[in-house]
Amino acid sequence: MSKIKLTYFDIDGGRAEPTRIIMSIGGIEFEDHRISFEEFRRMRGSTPFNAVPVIEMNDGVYTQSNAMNRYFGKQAGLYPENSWQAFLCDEIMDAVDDAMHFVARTFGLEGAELEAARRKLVDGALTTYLKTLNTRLEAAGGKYFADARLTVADLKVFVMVRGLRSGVLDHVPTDLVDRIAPLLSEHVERVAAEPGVVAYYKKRGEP
Ligand SMILES: N[C@@H](CCC(=O)N[C@@H](CS)C(=O)NCC(=O)O)C(=O)O
Repeated sequence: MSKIKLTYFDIDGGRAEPTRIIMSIGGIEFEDHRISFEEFRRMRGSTPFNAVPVIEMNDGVYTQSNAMNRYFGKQAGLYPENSWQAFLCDEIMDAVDDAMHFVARTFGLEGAELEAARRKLVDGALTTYLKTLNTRLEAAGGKYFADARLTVADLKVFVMVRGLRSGVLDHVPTDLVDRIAPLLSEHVERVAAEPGVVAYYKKRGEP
């Protein structure tokens, strides 16, 4: 396989973060190309769908974070072989993307407008998604979302929930997840303690 280069924002979150963790766990060598928002504005028009992440591999430039998560997840042993468990995994990954679309709609707003939009987000879409993810986790046994083990779905939820609890989103209370989706709070700690996840962040230089 040719050299792999993953391009995304220089943040330890967002759409490419699960892919980075999956590749790290799988021991898949890649260039972690991190760009600023300014660099993205300059290069946006040259990406296939005017968006990141993009991945260069097999002599082409490809897109879609969940396709990446599945492709590398299979190589890393983090994607179910059973088609029903794979469905459960995919449902969760797509639900997280849908939730993040609601969050993304509030980006770029400021002041009172931002506060109103974030309050609506917290009381509406975020509550719906977090509570339903909590219910899904409970139905799957309470520990992992599919296959009774760590899969790409867990890493996808982990990145979102960690972001929501970090305080990086103004007007989204950092205890929101703890209050309305307690199983997700336990889940984020469980995934953070997975040896492969610990090793990834140790390598990134984070505590
Ligand atoms: N379905 C795509 C969505 C990619 C996407 O929307 N990325 C955002 C950044 S997280 C973007 O580049 N948006 C275009 C823009 O901001 O102009 C994926 O999952 O990779």
